Amino acid sequence: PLPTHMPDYLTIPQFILDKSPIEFLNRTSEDTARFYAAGTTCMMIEEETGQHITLPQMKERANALARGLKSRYGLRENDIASIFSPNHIDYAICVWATHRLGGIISPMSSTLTTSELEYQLKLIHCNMMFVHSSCLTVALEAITKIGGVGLTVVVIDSPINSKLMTVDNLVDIGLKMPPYKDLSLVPGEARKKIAFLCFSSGTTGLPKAVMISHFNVICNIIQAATFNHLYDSSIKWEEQRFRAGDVSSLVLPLYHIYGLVMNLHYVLFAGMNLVISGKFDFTKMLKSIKDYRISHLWIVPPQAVLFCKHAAVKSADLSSIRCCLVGAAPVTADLSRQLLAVLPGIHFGQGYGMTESSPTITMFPLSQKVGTLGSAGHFVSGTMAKIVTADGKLAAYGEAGELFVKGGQVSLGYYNNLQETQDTFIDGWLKTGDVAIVHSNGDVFVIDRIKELIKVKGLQVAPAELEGHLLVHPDIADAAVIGVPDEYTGQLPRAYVVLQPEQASAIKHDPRCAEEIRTRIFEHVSTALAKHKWLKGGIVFVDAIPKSSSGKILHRLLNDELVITVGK
Ligand code: 4UW
Repeated sequence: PLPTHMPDYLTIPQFILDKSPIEFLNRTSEDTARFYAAGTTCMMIEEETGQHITLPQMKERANALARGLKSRYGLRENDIASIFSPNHIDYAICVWATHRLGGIISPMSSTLTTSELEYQLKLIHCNMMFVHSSCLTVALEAITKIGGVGLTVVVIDSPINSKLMTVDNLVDIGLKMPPYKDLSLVPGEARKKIAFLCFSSGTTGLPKAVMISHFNVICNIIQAATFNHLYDSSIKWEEQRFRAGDVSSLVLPLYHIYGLVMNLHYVLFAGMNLVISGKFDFTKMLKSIKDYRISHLWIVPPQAVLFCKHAAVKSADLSSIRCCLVGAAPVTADLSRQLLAVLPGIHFGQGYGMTESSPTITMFPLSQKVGTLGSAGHFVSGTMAKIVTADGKLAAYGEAGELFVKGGQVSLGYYNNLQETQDTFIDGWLKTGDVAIVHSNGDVFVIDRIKELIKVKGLQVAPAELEGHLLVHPDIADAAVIGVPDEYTGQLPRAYVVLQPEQASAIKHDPRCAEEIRTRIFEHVSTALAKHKWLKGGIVFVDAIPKSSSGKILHRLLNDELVITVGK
Protein backbone atom coordinates (compact mmCIF):
# COMPACT_ATOMS: atom_id res chain seq x y z
CA PRO A 1 0.00 0.00 0.00
CA LEU A 2 0.97 3.63 -0.46
CA PRO A 3 1.74 5.86 2.55
CA THR A 4 -1.53 7.10 4.05
CA HIS A 5 -0.64 10.78 3.75
CA MET A 6 0.29 11.50 0.16
CA PRO A 7 1.90 14.91 -0.40
CA ASP A 8 -0.77 16.40 -2.66
CA TYR A 9 0.16 19.95 -1.67
CA LEU A 10 3.68 20.02 -3.14
CA THR A 11 5.04 21.06 -6.49
CA ILE A 12 7.62 18.79 -8.11
CA PRO A 13 10.65 20.97 -7.16
CA GLN A 14 9.38 21.25 -3.57
CA PHE A 15 9.19 17.45 -3.47
CA ILE A 16 12.55 16.76 -5.15
CA LEU A 17 14.66 19.70 -3.97
CA ASP A 18 13.23 20.88 -0.63
CA LYS A 19 12.21 17.66 1.09
CA SER A 20 13.91 14.43 2.03
CA PRO A 21 12.52 11.25 0.44
CA ILE A 22 12.53 9.66 3.88
CA GLU A 23 9.66 11.96 4.91
CA PHE A 24 7.31 10.26 2.49
CA LEU A 25 8.08 6.62 3.02
CA ASN A 26 7.28 6.21 6.74
CA ARG A 27 10.73 4.87 7.41
CA THR A 28 12.68 4.26 10.57
CA SER A 29 15.50 6.40 11.87
CA GLU A 30 17.87 3.59 10.91
CA ASP A 31 16.88 4.02 7.25
CA THR A 32 17.32 7.74 7.54
CA ALA A 33 20.80 7.34 8.96
CA ARG A 34 21.73 4.92 6.21
CA PHE A 35 20.37 7.24 3.55
CA TYR A 36 22.42 10.17 4.79
CA ALA A 37 25.51 8.03 5.29
CA ALA A 38 25.37 7.10 1.60
CA GLY A 39 25.34 10.79 0.78
CA THR A 40 22.17 12.49 -0.39
CA THR A 41 24.05 15.20 -2.24
CA CYS A 42 23.74 13.34 -5.48
CA MET A 43 24.89 15.01 -8.63
CA MET A 44 24.31 15.23 -12.33
CA ILE A 45 27.38 14.71 -14.49
CA GLU A 46 27.70 15.70 -18.13
CA GLU A 47 28.98 12.67 -20.05
CA GLU A 48 30.99 14.68 -22.60
CA THR A 49 32.83 17.03 -20.27
CA GLY A 50 32.66 15.45 -16.82
CA GLN A 51 31.27 18.80 -15.60
CA HIS A 52 28.98 18.17 -12.65
CA ILE A 53 26.44 19.89 -10.47
CA THR A 54 25.16 18.64 -7.11
CA LEU A 55 21.48 18.58 -6.20
CA PRO A 56 21.81 21.55 -3.77
CA GLN A 57 23.61 23.50 -6.51
CA MET A 58 20.85 22.59 -8.96
CA LYS A 59 18.35 23.90 -6.45
CA GLU A 60 20.21 27.19 -6.13
CA ARG A 61 20.48 27.50 -9.90
CA ALA A 62 16.79 26.69 -10.47
CA ASN A 63 15.75 29.23 -7.83
CA ALA A 64 17.97 31.91 -9.38
CA LEU A 65 16.56 31.13 -12.84
CA ALA A 66 13.03 31.43 -11.44
CA ARG A 67 13.85 34.91 -10.09
CA GLY A 68 15.43 35.88 -13.41
CA LEU A 69 12.42 34.63 -15.39
CA LYS A 70 10.02 36.46 -13.13
CA SER A 71 11.84 39.78 -13.09
CA ARG A 72 12.89 39.85 -16.72
CA TYR A 73 9.84 38.31 -18.40
CA GLY A 74 7.19 38.33 -15.70
CA LEU A 75 6.65 34.57 -16.05
CA ARG A 76 3.54 33.78 -14.04
CA GLU A 77 1.37 30.98 -12.74
CA ASN A 78 -0.16 28.86 -15.55
CA ASP A 79 2.10 30.36 -18.23
CA ILE A 80 3.35 27.66 -20.59
CA ALA A 81 7.01 27.23 -21.52
CA SER A 82 8.16 24.61 -23.96
CA ILE A 83 11.61 23.02 -23.91
CA PHE A 84 12.99 22.26 -27.37
CA SER A 85 16.35 20.71 -26.69
CA PRO A 86 18.29 17.46 -26.60
CA ASN A 87 19.30 16.32 -23.12
CA HIS A 88 21.32 19.01 -21.40
CA ILE A 89 22.66 19.50 -17.89
CA ASP A 90 20.37 22.55 -17.45
CA TYR A 91 17.21 20.79 -18.71
CA ALA A 92 15.95 20.06 -15.21
CA ILE A 93 16.84 23.59 -14.07
CA CYS A 94 14.47 25.04 -16.71
CA VAL A 95 11.74 22.61 -15.60
CA TRP A 96 12.03 23.38 -11.90
CA ALA A 97 12.42 27.16 -12.31
CA THR A 98 9.19 27.25 -14.34
CA HIS A 99 7.44 25.02 -11.80
CA ARG A 100 8.58 27.23 -8.93
CA LEU A 101 6.56 30.05 -10.53
CA GLY A 102 3.53 27.82 -11.14
CA GLY A 103 4.26 27.62 -14.86
CA ILE A 104 3.74 24.58 -17.08
CA ILE A 105 6.48 22.82 -19.05
CA SER A 106 5.85 21.26 -22.46
CA PRO A 107 8.86 19.14 -23.42
CA MET A 108 9.29 18.66 -27.17
CA SER A 109 11.55 16.31 -29.10
CA SER A 110 14.66 18.04 -30.43
CA THR A 111 14.30 16.01 -33.63
CA LEU A 112 11.03 17.70 -34.65
CA THR A 113 11.01 19.41 -38.03
CA THR A 114 9.63 22.92 -38.49
CA SER A 115 6.15 21.71 -39.47
CA GLU A 116 5.96 19.24 -36.58
CA LEU A 117 7.05 21.90 -34.10
CA GLU A 118 4.58 24.35 -35.60
CA TYR A 119 1.77 21.83 -35.02
CA GLN A 120 2.74 21.28 -31.38
CA LEU A 121 3.21 25.01 -30.66
CA LYS A 122 -0.24 25.73 -32.10
CA LEU A 123 -1.78 23.16 -29.76
CA ILE A 124 -0.34 24.59 -26.56
CA HIS A 125 0.02 28.36 -27.18
CA CYS A 126 3.17 28.77 -25.10
CA ASN A 127 4.48 32.10 -23.83
CA MET A 128 8.09 31.04 -23.76
CA MET A 129 10.50 28.51 -25.26
CA PHE A 130 13.74 27.19 -23.80
CA VAL A 131 15.73 26.28 -26.92
CA HIS A 132 19.09 24.58 -27.38
CA SER A 133 21.34 26.43 -29.83
CA SER A 134 21.36 23.39 -32.17
CA CYS A 135 17.55 23.69 -32.45
CA LEU A 136 17.35 27.48 -32.87
CA THR A 137 16.87 27.59 -36.66
CA VAL A 138 13.91 25.21 -36.56
CA ALA A 139 12.46 26.98 -33.51
CA LEU A 140 12.66 30.45 -35.07
CA GLU A 141 11.14 29.22 -38.36
CA ALA A 142 8.23 27.60 -36.53
CA ILE A 143 7.69 30.67 -34.35
CA THR A 144 7.56 32.87 -37.46
CA LYS A 145 5.06 30.49 -39.08
CA ILE A 146 2.67 30.64 -36.13
CA GLY A 147 3.08 34.42 -35.96
CA GLY A 148 4.42 34.10 -32.43
CA VAL A 149 6.00 37.53 -32.24
CA GLY A 150 5.45 37.85 -28.51
CA LEU A 151 6.96 34.47 -27.74
CA THR A 152 10.12 34.71 -25.63
CA VAL A 153 13.08 32.50 -26.56
CA VAL A 154 15.70 31.64 -23.95
CA VAL A 155 18.76 29.70 -25.10
CA ILE A 156 19.55 26.72 -22.85
CA ASP A 157 23.24 26.35 -23.56
CA SER A 158 25.48 29.39 -23.92
CA PRO A 159 26.75 29.66 -27.48
CA ILE A 160 29.49 32.26 -27.91
CA ASN A 161 27.57 34.52 -30.28
CA SER A 162 24.03 34.41 -29.03
CA LYS A 163 22.20 37.73 -29.11
CA LEU A 164 19.36 36.02 -27.32
CA MET A 165 19.01 35.75 -23.56
CA THR A 166 20.52 32.55 -22.17
CA VAL A 167 19.83 30.52 -19.06
CA ASP A 168 23.23 31.65 -17.74
CA ASN A 169 22.27 35.33 -18.23
CA LEU A 170 19.00 34.84 -16.37
CA VAL A 171 20.66 32.91 -13.55
CA ASP A 172 23.12 35.81 -13.16
CA ILE A 173 20.23 38.27 -12.97
CA GLY A 174 18.43 36.03 -10.47
CA LEU A 175 21.47 35.61 -8.23
CA LYS A 176 21.50 39.37 -7.58
CA MET A 177 17.86 39.46 -6.56
CA PRO A 178 16.15 38.86 -3.21
CA PRO A 179 14.25 35.57 -2.74
CA TYR A 180 10.80 35.45 -4.30
CA LYS A 181 7.72 33.80 -2.85
CA ASP A 182 7.61 30.18 -3.97
CA LEU A 183 4.27 28.91 -5.26
CA SER A 184 2.41 27.32 -2.39
CA LEU A 185 -0.49 24.95 -2.78
CA VAL A 186 -3.23 23.91 -0.35
CA PRO A 187 -3.80 20.17 0.29
CA GLY A 188 -5.34 18.55 -2.77
CA GLU A 189 -4.39 21.38 -5.13
CA ALA A 190 -1.35 19.56 -6.59
CA ARG A 191 -3.73 16.91 -7.96
CA LYS A 192 -5.16 19.36 -10.49
CA LYS A 193 -2.19 21.68 -10.99
CA ILE A 194 -0.69 20.98 -14.42
CA ALA A 195 3.09 20.46 -14.38
CA PHE A 196 3.69 19.07 -17.87
CA LEU A 197 2.04 18.99 -21.27
CA CYS A 198 3.64 15.94 -22.91
CA PHE A 199 2.78 14.79 -26.41
CA SER A 200 1.17 11.43 -27.13
CA SER A 201 -1.23 10.26 -29.80
CA GLY A 202 -3.02 8.03 -27.28
CA THR A 203 -5.21 5.33 -28.76
CA THR A 204 -6.06 7.14 -32.00
CA GLY A 205 -5.48 10.20 -34.16
CA LEU A 206 -2.85 12.92 -34.05
CA PRO A 207 -0.44 13.76 -31.20
CA LYS A 208 -2.20 15.48 -28.31
CA ALA A 209 -0.89 17.28 -25.23
CA VAL A 210 -1.37 15.14 -22.11
CA MET A 211 -2.02 17.17 -18.94
CA ILE A 212 0.20 15.72 -16.20
CA SER A 213 -0.23 17.23 -12.74
CA HIS A 214 2.43 17.79 -10.09
CA PHE A 215 0.71 15.12 -8.02
CA ASN A 216 0.66 12.61 -10.91
CA VAL A 217 4.45 12.75 -11.03
CA ILE A 218 4.98 12.81 -7.26
CA CYS A 219 2.50 9.96 -6.82
CA ASN A 220 4.17 7.86 -9.52
CA ILE A 221 7.56 8.34 -7.86
CA ILE A 222 6.12 7.27 -4.50
CA GLN A 223 4.32 4.34 -6.15
CA ALA A 224 7.58 3.10 -7.69
CA ALA A 225 9.53 3.79 -4.49
CA THR A 226 7.00 1.93 -2.31
CA PHE A 227 6.85 -0.93 -4.79
CA ASN A 228 10.65 -1.17 -4.73
CA HIS A 229 10.80 -1.02 -0.89
CA LEU A 230 13.17 1.92 -1.14
CA TYR A 231 15.03 2.22 2.16
CA ASP A 232 12.95 -0.51 3.81
CA SER A 233 15.06 -1.71 6.74
CA SER A 234 13.65 -5.24 6.55
CA ILE A 235 15.54 -5.59 3.28
CA LYS A 236 19.31 -5.80 3.44
CA TRP A 237 21.11 -2.80 1.97
CA GLU A 238 22.99 -5.11 -0.43
CA GLU A 239 19.68 -6.41 -1.77
CA GLN A 240 18.16 -2.99 -2.38
CA ARG A 241 17.70 -2.22 -6.04
CA PHE A 242 18.05 1.56 -5.90
CA ARG A 243 20.43 3.02 -3.33
CA ALA A 244 21.57 6.52 -2.54
CA GLY A 245 25.00 6.98 -4.09
CA ASP A 246 24.37 4.64 -7.06
CA VAL A 247 25.14 5.97 -10.54
CA SER A 248 22.52 5.96 -13.25
CA SER A 249 22.77 6.47 -17.00
CA LEU A 250 20.57 9.14 -18.61
CA VAL A 251 20.53 8.40 -22.32
CA LEU A 252 16.74 8.37 -22.67
CA PRO A 253 15.40 11.60 -24.12
CA LEU A 254 14.06 13.91 -21.43
CA TYR A 255 11.13 15.04 -23.58
CA HIS A 256 9.75 11.49 -23.30
CA ILE A 257 7.89 10.65 -20.10
CA TYR A 258 10.02 7.55 -19.32
CA GLY A 259 13.18 9.70 -19.34
CA LEU A 260 11.58 12.70 -17.64
CA VAL A 261 9.85 11.03 -14.70
CA MET A 262 11.67 7.75 -14.09
CA ASN A 263 15.20 8.32 -15.33
CA LEU A 264 15.44 11.92 -14.04
CA HIS A 265 13.03 12.54 -11.15
CA TYR A 266 12.75 9.06 -9.67
CA VAL A 267 16.51 8.54 -9.76
CA LEU A 268 17.16 11.86 -7.99
CA PHE A 269 14.46 11.06 -5.43
CA ALA A 270 16.33 7.82 -4.68
CA GLY A 271 19.50 9.85 -3.99
CA MET A 272 21.30 8.47 -7.04
CA ASN A 273 23.74 10.23 -9.35
CA LEU A 274 23.05 10.75 -13.05
CA VAL A 275 25.39 10.73 -16.03
CA ILE A 276 23.57 12.72 -18.69
CA SER A 277 24.24 12.23 -22.43
CA GLY A 278 23.36 14.90 -24.98
CA LYS A 279 22.87 12.56 -27.90
CA PHE A 280 22.79 8.80 -27.57
CA ASP A 281 26.02 7.22 -28.83
CA PHE A 282 26.54 3.61 -27.84
CA THR A 283 30.34 3.61 -27.83
CA LYS A 284 30.34 6.76 -25.69
CA MET A 285 27.86 5.06 -23.37
CA LEU A 286 30.20 2.08 -22.96
CA LYS A 287 33.05 4.45 -22.14
CA SER A 288 31.04 6.34 -19.55
CA ILE A 289 29.86 3.08 -17.93
CA LYS A 290 33.54 2.39 -17.28
CA ASP A 291 34.64 5.96 -16.47
CA TYR A 292 31.77 6.82 -14.12
CA ARG A 293 31.16 3.26 -12.83
CA ILE A 294 27.51 3.38 -13.91
CA SER A 295 25.45 0.93 -11.86
CA HIS A 296 21.96 1.46 -13.35
CA LEU A 297 20.83 1.41 -16.95
CA TRP A 298 17.47 2.74 -18.10
CA ILE A 299 17.09 1.72 -21.72
CA VAL A 300 14.70 0.88 -24.56
CA PRO A 301 14.75 -2.47 -26.45
CA PRO A 302 16.98 -1.28 -29.37
CA GLN A 303 19.64 -0.29 -26.85
CA ALA A 304 19.31 -3.74 -25.26
CA VAL A 305 19.94 -5.19 -28.76
CA LEU A 306 23.15 -3.13 -28.96
CA PHE A 307 24.38 -4.59 -25.66
CA CYS A 308 23.77 -8.05 -27.14
CA LYS A 309 25.23 -7.49 -30.60
CA HIS A 310 27.62 -4.53 -30.80
CA ALA A 311 31.23 -5.60 -31.36
CA ALA A 312 32.60 -3.06 -28.84
CA VAL A 313 30.77 -4.80 -25.97
CA LYS A 314 33.30 -7.66 -25.94
CA SER A 315 36.13 -5.43 -24.77
CA ALA A 316 33.96 -3.12 -22.59
CA ASP A 317 34.17 -3.04 -18.80
CA LEU A 318 30.58 -3.57 -17.66
CA SER A 319 31.47 -4.76 -14.18
CA SER A 320 29.86 -1.75 -12.45
CA ILE A 321 26.35 -2.52 -13.76
CA ARG A 322 24.00 -3.81 -11.07
CA CYS A 323 20.57 -3.12 -12.52
CA CYS A 324 19.00 -2.67 -15.93
CA LEU A 325 15.45 -1.59 -16.72
CA VAL A 326 14.00 -1.91 -20.20
CA GLY A 327 10.67 -0.62 -21.44
CA ALA A 328 8.68 1.66 -23.75
CA ALA A 329 8.13 -1.18 -26.25
CA PRO A 330 7.83 -4.98 -26.03
CA VAL A 331 10.88 -6.82 -24.71
CA THR A 332 10.87 -10.47 -25.74
CA ALA A 333 12.00 -13.32 -23.48
CA ASP A 334 14.64 -14.09 -26.07
CA LEU A 335 16.15 -10.57 -25.99
CA SER A 336 16.06 -10.66 -22.18
CA ARG A 337 17.96 -13.96 -22.15
CA GLN A 338 20.61 -12.60 -24.52
CA LEU A 339 21.05 -9.47 -22.42
CA LEU A 340 21.42 -11.49 -19.24
CA ALA A 341 24.16 -13.52 -20.92
CA VAL A 342 26.07 -10.24 -21.41
CA LEU A 343 25.19 -8.85 -17.97
CA PRO A 344 24.91 -11.90 -15.70
CA GLY A 345 23.84 -11.54 -12.07
CA ILE A 346 22.21 -8.12 -12.36
CA HIS A 347 18.72 -6.98 -11.36
CA PHE A 348 16.95 -7.07 -14.69
CA GLY A 349 13.42 -6.60 -15.88
CA GLN A 350 10.83 -4.53 -17.64
CA GLY A 351 8.74 -1.55 -16.87
CA TYR A 352 5.58 -0.67 -18.76
CA GLY A 353 3.77 2.59 -18.86
CA MET A 354 2.31 5.39 -20.91
CA THR A 355 2.57 9.14 -21.18
CA GLU A 356 -1.08 9.22 -20.04
CA SER A 357 -0.13 7.46 -16.77
CA SER A 358 2.83 9.67 -15.90
CA PRO A 359 4.12 6.93 -16.81
CA THR A 360 4.71 3.80 -14.70
CA ILE A 361 2.02 1.12 -14.56
CA THR A 362 4.11 -2.03 -14.04
CA MET A 363 7.68 -2.82 -13.03
CA PHE A 364 9.50 -6.03 -12.12
CA PRO A 365 9.24 -6.51 -8.35
CA LEU A 366 12.14 -6.55 -5.92
CA SER A 367 11.21 -10.13 -4.94
CA GLN A 368 12.35 -11.20 -8.41
CA LYS A 369 15.93 -10.18 -8.98
CA VAL A 370 15.24 -11.03 -12.61
CA GLY A 371 11.67 -10.39 -13.72
CA THR A 372 9.79 -13.24 -15.38
CA LEU A 373 11.20 -13.20 -18.90
CA GLY A 374 8.85 -11.54 -21.38
CA SER A 375 6.66 -10.14 -18.58
CA ALA A 376 6.24 -6.38 -18.07
CA GLY A 377 6.37 -6.94 -14.28
CA HIS A 378 3.69 -6.38 -11.64
CA PHE A 379 1.36 -3.42 -11.14
CA VAL A 380 3.12 -0.77 -9.05
CA SER A 381 1.68 0.09 -5.62
CA GLY A 382 -1.63 1.95 -5.62
CA THR A 383 -2.63 0.88 -9.14
CA MET A 384 -5.99 -0.71 -9.90
CA ALA A 385 -6.33 -2.64 -13.10
CA LYS A 386 -8.98 -4.47 -15.06
CA ILE A 387 -8.78 -6.49 -18.25
CA VAL A 388 -11.80 -6.31 -20.52
CA THR A 389 -12.27 -9.09 -23.07
CA ALA A 390 -13.36 -8.56 -26.68
CA ASP A 391 -16.99 -9.27 -25.68
CA GLY A 392 -16.90 -6.66 -22.92
CA LYS A 393 -16.53 -9.02 -19.94
CA LEU A 394 -13.97 -8.81 -17.14
CA ALA A 395 -11.18 -11.27 -17.88
CA ALA A 396 -10.08 -13.97 -15.48
CA TYR A 397 -6.41 -14.55 -14.63
CA GLY A 398 -4.65 -15.86 -17.72
CA GLU A 399 -7.27 -14.44 -20.09
CA ALA A 400 -6.39 -11.73 -22.62
CA GLY A 401 -8.20 -8.42 -23.03
CA GLU A 402 -7.71 -4.68 -23.09
CA LEU A 403 -6.02 -3.24 -20.03
CA PHE A 404 -7.62 -0.36 -18.12
CA VAL A 405 -5.86 1.24 -15.13
CA LYS A 406 -6.80 3.59 -12.31
CA GLY A 407 -4.57 5.32 -9.76
CA GLY A 408 -2.93 8.56 -8.70
CA GLN A 409 -0.63 8.43 -11.71
CA VAL A 410 -3.48 8.60 -14.25
CA SER A 411 -3.20 12.02 -15.85
CA LEU A 412 -5.85 14.71 -16.17
CA GLY A 413 -6.62 14.13 -19.87
CA TYR A 414 -5.79 15.87 -23.14
CA TYR A 415 -5.32 19.63 -23.22
CA ASN A 416 -8.17 21.42 -25.01
CA ASN A 417 -9.57 18.12 -26.28
CA LEU A 418 -12.66 17.07 -24.38
CA GLN A 419 -13.79 14.42 -26.86
CA GLU A 420 -10.52 12.45 -26.85
CA THR A 421 -10.31 12.89 -23.06
CA GLN A 422 -13.79 11.38 -22.62
CA ASP A 423 -12.97 8.51 -24.98
CA THR A 424 -9.74 7.58 -23.19
CA PHE A 425 -10.35 8.47 -19.53
CA ILE A 426 -13.56 6.66 -18.70
CA ASP A 427 -14.92 7.04 -15.13
CA GLY A 428 -11.36 7.44 -13.86
CA TRP A 429 -10.13 4.40 -15.80
CA LEU A 430 -7.40 4.95 -18.38
CA LYS A 431 -8.04 2.92 -21.54
CA THR A 432 -4.53 1.80 -22.49
CA GLY A 433 -5.17 0.41 -25.99
CA ASP A 434 -2.87 -2.48 -25.02
CA VAL A 435 -3.86 -6.12 -24.78
CA ALA A 436 -2.58 -7.78 -21.63
CA ILE A 437 -2.80 -10.98 -19.64
CA VAL A 438 -2.42 -11.01 -15.86
CA HIS A 439 -1.42 -14.23 -14.15
CA SER A 440 -2.43 -15.11 -10.61
CA ASN A 441 1.17 -14.63 -9.41
CA GLY A 442 0.91 -10.97 -10.47
CA ASP A 443 2.91 -11.18 -13.69
CA VAL A 444 1.54 -8.90 -16.40
CA PHE A 445 2.21 -9.71 -20.05
CA VAL A 446 1.55 -6.97 -22.61
CA ILE A 447 0.90 -9.11 -25.66
CA ASP A 448 -0.50 -6.79 -28.30
CA ARG A 449 -1.36 -3.18 -29.10
CA ILE A 450 -4.85 -2.54 -30.41
CA LYS A 451 -4.48 1.22 -30.62
CA GLU A 452 -3.14 2.75 -33.80
CA LEU A 453 0.21 3.69 -32.27
CA ILE A 454 3.49 2.56 -33.87
CA LYS A 455 6.64 2.49 -31.73
CA VAL A 456 10.04 2.97 -33.34
CA LYS A 457 12.92 2.64 -30.86
CA GLY A 458 10.36 3.22 -28.09
CA LEU A 459 9.32 6.54 -29.65
CA GLN A 460 5.78 7.25 -30.76
CA VAL A 461 4.73 7.39 -34.39
CA ALA A 462 1.05 8.21 -34.97
CA PRO A 463 -0.25 6.56 -38.18
CA ALA A 464 -2.80 9.38 -38.53
CA GLU A 465 -0.02 11.95 -38.76
CA LEU A 466 1.78 10.04 -41.53
CA GLU A 467 -1.51 9.31 -43.33
CA GLY A 468 -2.47 13.01 -43.26
CA HIS A 469 0.93 13.95 -44.63
CA LEU A 470 0.81 11.31 -47.40
CA LEU A 471 -2.62 12.46 -48.54
CA VAL A 472 -1.31 15.89 -49.55
CA HIS A 473 1.13 14.30 -52.02
CA PRO A 474 -0.17 14.76 -55.60
CA ASP A 475 0.53 11.12 -56.61
CA ILE A 476 -1.54 9.71 -53.75
CA ALA A 477 -5.29 9.11 -53.72
CA ASP A 478 -5.48 7.29 -50.38
CA ALA A 479 -3.06 5.95 -47.78
CA ALA A 480 -2.81 4.02 -44.54
CA VAL A 481 0.19 3.35 -42.31
CA ILE A 482 1.00 0.44 -40.01
CA GLY A 483 4.06 -0.71 -38.08
CA VAL A 484 5.92 -3.77 -39.33
CA PRO A 485 8.25 -5.75 -37.04
CA ASP A 486 11.96 -4.96 -37.05
CA GLU A 487 14.62 -6.70 -35.01
CA TYR A 488 16.45 -3.52 -33.99
CA THR A 489 13.86 -0.72 -33.86
CA GLY A 490 10.91 -2.89 -32.75
CA GLN A 491 8.70 -1.56 -35.51
CA LEU A 492 9.09 0.48 -38.70
CA PRO A 493 6.34 2.50 -40.41
CA ARG A 494 5.04 1.03 -43.66
CA ALA A 495 2.66 2.91 -45.96
CA TYR A 496 -0.04 1.26 -48.05
CA VAL A 497 -0.78 3.69 -50.84
CA VAL A 498 -3.51 3.97 -53.47
CA LEU A 499 -2.03 5.94 -56.35
CA GLN A 500 -3.85 8.47 -58.48
CA PRO A 501 -5.10 6.77 -61.71
CA GLU A 502 -2.39 8.43 -63.80
CA GLN A 503 0.45 7.04 -61.67
CA ALA A 504 -1.19 3.63 -61.36
CA SER A 505 -1.46 3.29 -65.13
CA ALA A 506 2.10 4.56 -65.61
CA ILE A 507 3.31 1.67 -63.45
CA LYS A 508 1.18 -0.79 -65.39
CA HIS A 509 2.85 0.34 -68.62
CA ASP A 510 6.35 0.56 -67.20
CA PRO A 511 6.98 -1.14 -63.84
CA ARG A 512 10.25 0.80 -63.47
CA CYS A 513 8.17 3.89 -62.63
CA ALA A 514 7.25 2.26 -59.34
CA GLU A 515 10.68 2.86 -57.80
CA GLU A 516 10.66 6.52 -58.86
CA ILE A 517 7.27 7.07 -57.30
CA ARG A 518 8.37 5.27 -54.11
CA THR A 519 11.42 7.53 -53.88
CA ARG A 520 9.26 10.64 -54.30
CA ILE A 521 6.91 9.49 -51.55
CA PHE A 522 9.76 8.53 -49.24
CA GLU A 523 11.33 11.98 -49.72
CA HIS A 524 7.99 13.69 -49.20
CA VAL A 525 7.99 12.20 -45.69
CA SER A 526 11.71 12.41 -44.93
CA THR A 527 11.94 16.11 -45.76
CA ALA A 528 9.02 17.02 -43.50
CA LEU A 529 8.99 14.63 -40.56
CA ALA A 530 11.43 13.46 -37.86
CA LYS A 531 13.66 10.51 -38.75
CA HIS A 532 11.93 7.85 -36.66
CA LYS A 533 8.76 8.48 -38.74
CA TRP A 534 10.41 7.79 -42.13
CA LEU A 535 8.79 4.98 -44.16
CA LYS A 536 11.63 2.53 -43.65
CA GLY A 537 9.13 -0.36 -43.42
CA GLY A 538 8.37 0.11 -47.12
CA ILE A 539 5.80 1.66 -49.43
CA VAL A 540 3.29 -0.80 -50.84
CA PHE A 541 0.91 0.11 -53.68
CA VAL A 542 -2.61 -1.25 -53.29
CA ASP A 543 -5.92 -0.88 -55.14
CA ALA A 544 -7.91 0.17 -52.08
CA ILE A 545 -7.51 0.77 -48.37
CA PRO A 546 -9.76 -1.49 -46.28
CA LYS A 547 -12.27 0.65 -44.35
CA SER A 548 -15.24 0.17 -42.05
CA SER A 549 -18.71 1.28 -43.12
CA SER A 550 -18.11 4.57 -41.28
CA GLY A 551 -14.93 5.16 -43.30
CA LYS A 552 -12.43 4.30 -40.54
CA ILE A 553 -9.23 2.64 -41.79
CA LEU A 554 -9.08 -1.03 -40.77
CA HIS A 555 -5.35 -1.10 -40.00
CA ARG A 556 -5.50 -4.72 -38.88
CA LEU A 557 -6.38 -5.85 -42.40
CA LEU A 558 -3.24 -4.27 -43.80
CA ASN A 559 -0.71 -7.04 -43.93
CA ASP A 560 1.30 -9.15 -46.31
CA GLU A 561 -1.78 -11.10 -47.40
CA LEU A 562 -3.55 -8.01 -48.74
CA VAL A 563 -4.25 -8.56 -52.44
CA ILE A 564 -1.99 -6.25 -54.37
CA THR A 565 -2.45 -5.83 -58.09
CA VAL A 566 -0.99 -2.38 -58.78
CA GLY A 567 2.59 -2.66 -59.94
CA LYS A 568 2.36 -6.41 -60.48
N1 4UW B 1 5.99 -3.67 -23.23
C1 4UW B 1 5.17 -3.51 -24.28
C2 4UW B 1 6.43 -2.62 -22.50
C3 4UW B 1 6.00 -1.33 -22.89
C4 4UW B 1 5.14 -1.23 -24.03
C5 4UW B 1 5.49 0.76 -23.22
O1 4UW B 1 5.49 6.68 -25.34
P1 4UW B 1 4.47 6.16 -24.42
O2 4UW B 1 3.28 7.01 -24.13
O3 4UW B 1 5.10 5.81 -23.00
C6 4UW B 1 6.10 4.91 -22.76
C7 4UW B 1 6.45 4.68 -21.37
C8 4UW B 1 7.38 3.75 -21.02
C9 4UW B 1 7.78 3.39 -19.68
C10 4UW B 1 7.26 3.90 -18.58
C11 4UW B 1 7.66 3.54 -17.23
C12 4UW B 1 8.68 2.50 -17.13
O4 4UW B 1 9.06 2.11 -16.00
C13 4UW B 1 9.21 1.97 -18.32
O5 4UW B 1 10.15 1.00 -18.31
C14 4UW B 1 11.19 0.89 -17.43
C15 4UW B 1 8.77 2.42 -19.54
O6 4UW B 1 6.66 4.31 -23.66
O7 4UW B 1 3.99 4.78 -25.05
C16 4UW B 1 3.08 3.97 -24.39
C17 4UW B 1 2.90 2.66 -25.12
O8 4UW B 1 4.18 2.03 -25.35
C18 4UW B 1 4.03 0.61 -25.28
C19 4UW B 1 2.56 0.35 -24.99
O9 4UW B 1 1.86 0.14 -26.20
C20 4UW B 1 2.13 1.65 -24.34
O10 4UW B 1 0.74 1.89 -24.39
N2 4UW B 1 4.87 0.09 -24.20
N3 4UW B 1 6.18 -0.08 -22.42
N4 4UW B 1 7.24 -2.83 -21.48
N5 4UW B 1 4.73 -2.31 -24.70
